[in-house]
Amino acid sequence: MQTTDDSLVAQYAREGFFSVEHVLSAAELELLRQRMDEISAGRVPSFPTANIEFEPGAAVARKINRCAECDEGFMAHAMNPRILDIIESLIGPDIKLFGSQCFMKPPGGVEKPYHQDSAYFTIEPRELVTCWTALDDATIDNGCLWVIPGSHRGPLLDHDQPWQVGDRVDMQVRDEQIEFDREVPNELTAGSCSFHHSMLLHRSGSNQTDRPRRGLAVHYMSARSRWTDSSAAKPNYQLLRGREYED
Ligand SMILES: O=C(O)CCC(=O)C(=O)O
Repeated sequence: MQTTDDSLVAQYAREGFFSVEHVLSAAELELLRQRMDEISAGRVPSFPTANIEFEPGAAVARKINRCAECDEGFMAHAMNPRILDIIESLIGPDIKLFGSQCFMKPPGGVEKPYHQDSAYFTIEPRELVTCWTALDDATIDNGCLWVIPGSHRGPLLDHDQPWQVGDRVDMQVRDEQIEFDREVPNELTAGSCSFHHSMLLHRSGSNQTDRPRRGLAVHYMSARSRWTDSSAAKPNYQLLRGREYED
């Protein structure tokens, strides 16, 4: 099924992102918050601890990798038909789970500098969209996403500036390549979702409040797309809707 407002699909084509208010019910929101907090506090023995990253110099969780792949509650969210209907309107009826991540952004949590997901998510064609769900109100003060509208229509930029986060080195786009006067904040109320193209330049700010800014990103790909990184084993993406394609 596919019921998404045509104007949102047009906005996605033009700007590379859009938001939908109140996608989750209060009960769905509460379940995900509890699960995220339990996993990040290490209270779910079945969840792989190697998937949990921490804020630099602190024992506070920053990120949970592969949350949907490793936990039924998050997988239920990834398969939410309201979200899949929107994804279908963007990349077609055959949808696989590329990946999933919780971003806890606790009080004092660090920024995530500008990047394009396609720099890390090596598939072709790049029919890949992230649904970012706010589990708390996401505001400028607590580190909401910022985007450069329309940047998904540009090239994949070099991610050649190292960015140190704790004991990990990540890569970002150099500041000189970013038109900061064009960036816009993407504030969201809890339970709302934003959808962004994997080529869209985006970042998130630091959390300057005393409350967490929890967000849940699920990355969806077209089942037609193929893994192109020959240096790594081909991942086994789970089909969420529609059909498989032959290699
Ligand atoms: O939530 C964040 O802080 C960063 C999220 C992000 O970069 C993404 O979902 O691609």
